[in-house]
Amino acid sequence: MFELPKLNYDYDALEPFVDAKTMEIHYSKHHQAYVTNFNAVLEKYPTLQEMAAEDIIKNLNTLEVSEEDRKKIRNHGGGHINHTMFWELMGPTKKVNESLVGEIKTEFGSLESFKETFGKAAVGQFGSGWGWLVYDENKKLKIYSTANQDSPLTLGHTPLICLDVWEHAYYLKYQNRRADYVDAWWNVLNLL
Ligand code: MN3
Repeated sequence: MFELPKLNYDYDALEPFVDAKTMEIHYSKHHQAYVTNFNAVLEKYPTLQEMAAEDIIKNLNTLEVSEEDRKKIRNHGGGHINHTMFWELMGPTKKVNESLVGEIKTEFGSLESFKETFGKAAVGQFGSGWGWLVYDENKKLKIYSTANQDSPLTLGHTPLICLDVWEHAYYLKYQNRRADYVDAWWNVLNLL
């Protein structure tokens, strides 16, 4: 059984950039629902229950499951691992990853130009999804967005930074202003 991971900060710790009510609902309702539904679909697959959630999503396309269940695993398993990573990347205090910052500057010219490109990908994702910084299969840094709960792991990529741009992540505070949420979010990303 997968469980909701512990949140290492209080719901109001990311104020005013991410509001406490959004954090509470996002973590305790949305993420919990992904966990509950992921466990439900795995009930008939005991071997998958023994695997790490990340490995299940990495191997999504070759799992021996029905196509209907593959879709549920993609959505709910993806939802679980994506949110688990998202909570860990945020926090009230910076824990800057200097080596990643260095790689980003080398690849994108500056942190500002990285943020601009990443922000465009995240804001430009049509409908629900995520913005990503990943290592691709050649360990090259790449920025893109995915729809719904699709994970870069399924593409053989290694996610480094993720940003949830589903409306549930920002609507209470920012309504339709996704770009304002993305701009504010850099303040609570602890890696950069
Ligand atoms: Mn979400």
